[in-house]
Amino acid sequence: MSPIQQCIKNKDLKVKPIWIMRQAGRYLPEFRKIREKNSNFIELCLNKKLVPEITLQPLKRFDFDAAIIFSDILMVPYGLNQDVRFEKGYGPKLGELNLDLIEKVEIEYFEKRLSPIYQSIEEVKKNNLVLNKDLIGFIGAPWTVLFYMLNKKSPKKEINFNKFLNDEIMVKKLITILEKFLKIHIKKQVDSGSTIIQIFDSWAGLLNNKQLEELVYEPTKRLVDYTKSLGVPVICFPRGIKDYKIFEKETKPDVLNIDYMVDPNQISRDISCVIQGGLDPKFLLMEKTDMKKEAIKYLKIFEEKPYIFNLGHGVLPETNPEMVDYLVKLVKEYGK
Ligand code: 1CP
Repeated sequence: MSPIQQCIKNKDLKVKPIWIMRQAGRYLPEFRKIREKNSNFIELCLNKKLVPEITLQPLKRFDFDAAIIFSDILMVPYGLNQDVRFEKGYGPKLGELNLDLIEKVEIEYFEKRLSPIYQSIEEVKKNNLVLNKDLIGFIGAPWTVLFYMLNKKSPKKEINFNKFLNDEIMVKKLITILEKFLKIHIKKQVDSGSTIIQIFDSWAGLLNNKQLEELVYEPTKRLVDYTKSLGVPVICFPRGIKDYKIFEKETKPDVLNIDYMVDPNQISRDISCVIQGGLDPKFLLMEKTDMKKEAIKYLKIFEEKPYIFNLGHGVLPETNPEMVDYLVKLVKEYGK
């Protein structure tokens, strides 16, 4: 059994596995080299030769316990025929959303549009670098994907969601459609060889309690149950929410990824499922001694808990890969 599965299924406290969010990406010079030659990000995510290569790049350098397929949460709106572009220095830009057209998208059409992703997962799976390791597939949670589809850009640029949330009928319809296609996307990734699914809810922190109930807990719970029914563990990352305890109670994931804003001591007391993550990615920009101190803090707090080491959000593009190397070795040496 892989170290992460040992941690999740056997609650083994001796293994403290590690992988990091955005481990395949811009902090790696070998990724930037590929990216320079491939300016269309969506096309890159559909490139069956390059996606496996990029996915495996971090595993060639570091002894991570999992690979995560190089893709994006916005591939689902793309699969549903909404225009999605990534502009340099701006981030994602989505096109007009036509609910009537989206309601008519057929399953076969969606699966065909995203089929290169599934073929890339199959390809990665064949590689020896993932032997006895996990291959993580992922989706954006319904709320976060809906948010991008309606806001059409990152909330870092502009947020006007109260405007669209007022149209309750439209929001309900879109959530239902998304739930259906996110399930398909989960199933296809699992069928192709993903051994874990992570659900990213990057903008859960924008909502109040009533909105969380309807837009986050309820739809997420159904996706968690669905993933479990496929026999695969599910990790949830409701970034920025105030109360992880309620989230755990309402959605019951196998693993909860925490952000760096929450107090890990409190989490350790409140949460009963497996914990993942927490370390502020900014520590990887500091001196090694500072980072070591902070990483050890997390390892100590979660010493008596099943814990998967990871960050509290994605690794920053300006991170020196040498710091990642140092971190991985530190975690692997801890407690030996
Ligand atoms: O070179 C570039 O400019 C592309 C940068 C990039 C990369 C490397 C984007 C654009 N997406 C990705 C890959 C990606 N995205 C992965 C790959 C696997 C890995 O972790 O190594 C994953 C898991 C994601 C998930 C993702 N995409 C999330 C959820 C996690 C998070 O960071 O909160 C979100 C919100 C997105 C949307 C997205 N994709 C890319 C950008 C710039 C954004 C917008 C972020 C924002 O709104 O600020």
